[in-house]
Amino acid sequence: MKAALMAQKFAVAGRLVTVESTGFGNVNDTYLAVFRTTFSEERFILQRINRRVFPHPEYIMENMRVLTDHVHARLEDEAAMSDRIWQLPRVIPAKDGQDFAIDAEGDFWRAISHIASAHSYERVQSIEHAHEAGFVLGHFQRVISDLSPERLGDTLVGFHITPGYLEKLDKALASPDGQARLKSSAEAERCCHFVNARREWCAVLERAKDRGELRLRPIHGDPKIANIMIDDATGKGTCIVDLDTVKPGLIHYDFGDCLRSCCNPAGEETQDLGRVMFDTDLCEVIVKGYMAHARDFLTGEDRTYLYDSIRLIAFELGLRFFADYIAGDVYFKTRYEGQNLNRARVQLKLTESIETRESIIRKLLDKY
Ligand code: GN1
Ligand code: MG
Repeated sequence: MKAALMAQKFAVAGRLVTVESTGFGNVNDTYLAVFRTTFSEERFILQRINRRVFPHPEYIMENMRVLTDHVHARLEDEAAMSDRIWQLPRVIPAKDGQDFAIDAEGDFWRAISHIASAHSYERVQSIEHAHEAGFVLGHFQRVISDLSPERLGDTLVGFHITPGYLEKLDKALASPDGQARLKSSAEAERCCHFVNARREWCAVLERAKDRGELRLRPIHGDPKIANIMIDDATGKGTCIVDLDTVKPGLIHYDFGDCLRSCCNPAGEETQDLGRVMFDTDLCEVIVKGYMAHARDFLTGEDRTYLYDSIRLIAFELGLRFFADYIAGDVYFKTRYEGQNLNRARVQLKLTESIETRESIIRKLLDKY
């Protein structure tokens, strides 16, 4: 098996015992590898990076190095004052000293340390879990707030630039196949109408950036609930994983992504559209947890756009899934026909729910 072969390229003591597929990532393939010696065991996360999405996987590893070196030093400095042990995975080098190994097909594999005695969940489990998600994101953004964004490369050009995803949709719609997929279902047509009605608004964060109201900072890029690790023993957040999309961006992308993910208890993959809604009670505790750290670095202008970021990132993900469905599922991995359309419908329904609750959300954002 390819993963077993690649696991052995990394600098880990002992002999490989198992390597099993793990996680539900939409882009990369992820495995948990277990190595044993006579008296110890080491587990690590092995990943094959999707080259269709990341044309230069080596740049991701450079960003990951810069970021983890910075954060590990900060966590050590703050350890004595902290209410918990914060963690962050480290890159495990290959035996040849590089940060990755390349297989016979030219695919990139990398290994990162496994966070023991902690788990992540695909959906929010409780109000306490939601609070921890906000707290972990705020903490992460705070400890990277003094890292200069110029030190990070742009590993995924156009990521979270919403108008760019509209262009992708338009391109896909211009092809006969795209038109056929659009016309093949009333749901697809409804998604298209929903998106079209928000074309003008969806540049809201990019315009604020161009006007100089919002500035680039280092971001995580993908702080969904499934990337927040919760300590099995204490129920507290212990770290944020999946550092592939760490790059310069707007912190609003992270804030919006965390909320759109955590406040939909039905999860991204539900087929029961009736259950999709934006839960404002969950939103309140996430904001409270986030602000415990973020009030140190948020500016007044940052705060002006927090509501828009929640609405926008839900909308943007719906648009991304929809555009990928129309383009023939070329970006996100799918397990069944029409999965990207279903994912799009979930996020667009969530967007609608956010819009209906605008005044409640704005009020609770002002409270913290
Ligand atoms: C993708 O592969 P995964 O699950 O880590 C995507 C994110 C989306 C997310 C939605 C590089 O992340 O932007 O928010 O799916 N990552 C990339 O589940 O496009
Ligand atoms: Mg990710």
